[in-house]
Amino acid sequence: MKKSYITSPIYYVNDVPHIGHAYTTIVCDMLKKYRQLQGEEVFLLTGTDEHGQKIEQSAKAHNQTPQAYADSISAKFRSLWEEFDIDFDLFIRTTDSAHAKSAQTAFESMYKKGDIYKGIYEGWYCISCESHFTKHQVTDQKCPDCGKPTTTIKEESYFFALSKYEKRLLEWYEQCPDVIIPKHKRNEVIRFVESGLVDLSITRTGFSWGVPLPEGIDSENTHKHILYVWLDALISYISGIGYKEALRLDLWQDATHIVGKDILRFHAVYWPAFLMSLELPLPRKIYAHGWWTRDGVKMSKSIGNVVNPQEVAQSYGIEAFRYFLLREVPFGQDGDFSQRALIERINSDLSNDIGNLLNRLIGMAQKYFDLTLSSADIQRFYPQEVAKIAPLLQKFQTAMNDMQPHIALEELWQLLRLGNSAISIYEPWNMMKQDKSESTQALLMLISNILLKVALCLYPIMPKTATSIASVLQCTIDSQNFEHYVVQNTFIESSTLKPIPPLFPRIESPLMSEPSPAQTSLSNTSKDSSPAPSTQTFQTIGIEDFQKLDLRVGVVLECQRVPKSEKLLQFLIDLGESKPRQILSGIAKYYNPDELVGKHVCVVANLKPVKLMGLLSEGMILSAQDDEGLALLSVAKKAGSKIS
Ligand code: ME8
Repeated sequence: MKKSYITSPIYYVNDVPHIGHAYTTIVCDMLKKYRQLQGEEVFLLTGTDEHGQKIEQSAKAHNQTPQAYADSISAKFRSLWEEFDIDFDLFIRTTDSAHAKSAQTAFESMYKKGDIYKGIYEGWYCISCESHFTKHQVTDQKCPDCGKPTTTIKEESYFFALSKYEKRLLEWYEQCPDVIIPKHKRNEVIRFVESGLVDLSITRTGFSWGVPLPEGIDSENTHKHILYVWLDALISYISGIGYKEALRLDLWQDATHIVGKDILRFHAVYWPAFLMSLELPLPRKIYAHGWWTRDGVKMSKSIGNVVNPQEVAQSYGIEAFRYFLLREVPFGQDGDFSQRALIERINSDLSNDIGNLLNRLIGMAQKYFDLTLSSADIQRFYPQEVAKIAPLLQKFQTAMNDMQPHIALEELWQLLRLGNSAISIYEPWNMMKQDKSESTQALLMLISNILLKVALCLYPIMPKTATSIASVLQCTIDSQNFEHYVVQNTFIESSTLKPIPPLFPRIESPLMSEPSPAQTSLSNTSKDSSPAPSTQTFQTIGIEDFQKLDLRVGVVLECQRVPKSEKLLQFLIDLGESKPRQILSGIAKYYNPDELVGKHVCVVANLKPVKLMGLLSEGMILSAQDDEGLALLSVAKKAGSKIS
């Protein structure tokens, strides 16, 4: 049996899990379940990254010891994954003593190889990313990756001879062009390595929350140094499957890492270099996915707009949430969460397309055939429909193998539409009136077959829904059935249906509260219907807070849609400055770009610039929204006039 290994990132315990963590872990679980359907044995590792300065500081801020703090947050991650049906085989914690010993063994082995030497690290450090930077990478003391302030450090450190591996890394990227996905991220990695690698500081001394250096490396200083948290965390990928005693090479030789784009450098540069030093095989695949925002705005604790996955799941259900995350965004690209988009998906894709088809099948099978269906004539009566099934199943499998679940789901939905439209076209109720019982049975068997195939394919994405649909047809979801009914596209010829309650009732209004009203009204892209003002609890602010805002009148010079975005308009706005500003606003559903040119709008002019869909947005256009829609605020004053 083919074996493979999948890892999620080992998440920091400085804060509770959010939608981004849920997304990555659900993608890992989806891949595991899909490979299992293909008959593979798959081991999935997830866990928590519990050492380092960031965790030490967070624990202190919560008045707890780092261990107690890590224990409580790590437990939250674990229980969330259990709740989310994540089928992990090991939940590793970097504070597990077995892991710590493995990390020390790895350090020792690289040291013995001559790849580690002692020196002084002097440079910039971002505690939030736990990442080192050189002078050239840092502007205004800000981290080039996350934008938070960096600190400068000068301390004794052990260095890993990363530069020694530059050439071998470049050769590896060249020889294995399909390891790092997506391609444009691979190119960024190659450019980074080509620009020259500097040796990496892999121990810290200024604090103590970490794995100590192995005994005997540096007898006077052993107790002063702790392992750099990224070395510690990356090693968990091998310590989780036996490294130190006996690494499970049967798994490791087919390893897939799934990560967010923020940590690709660690996985595609440092990690393979460590593995080269340890003389271990390199990963087969490193998939880097995009970034989730909420209503077009970057999520952050300080703004208070972080999506809590548990809250979404409790309000809308885990299955719908899993579907939304995997359907809404092409893997590798950035995605946006909004309740509106989630509700649209539930009502149209889940309630209408799947829920209705299953209900109609059960209803008609009950009414006309007492739930027992049988027909060997599906092909004879419905050759056109049957001919469309195999290519759709083929495209589904290709998209899943290419890690494009959103395309795979589109193909699956074509199959559902085929079933729904067959009912509309052939009108079984009229066929029954004309005593065409044979062709009606064949039609219902066609629909049963479509639903069985959909259930088998849908299992990695929505395991419970898929199992329920299959249970109606008294089938189980397993690799034999996947091979039989999806890969071979065999048809069942009879079935006695077991009815279940309707799936996915329609959602009429948002079930979760939105971020704080202050954020909602400022957010230029929030479109979910907010509660009426009378029911809102306003957060009061002092005049000094209001004065921090620089509000200006702007005149729209140009406006156009952002390609591939349903929401964003791209504006060029005159604010009375030397050159116009580019501002993006999520109001494409409410205005045609042309009608906005020349309009006088209100702009938050001193908002920190952000990138949306890769485009810089230097400000925010104000609008008001009620049940009937959204309107831009407008003032007939000249460009640049101050609003106070
Ligand atoms: O980086 N959108 O842990 P971490 C999409 N401990 N994904 C997101 C996201 C967002 N807005 N926010 C977080 C670490 N993620 C290290 C990893 S691995 C050996 C050590 C996801 O808790 C995404 O997968 O900061 C990202 O790479 C990961 O969480 C970062 O998790």
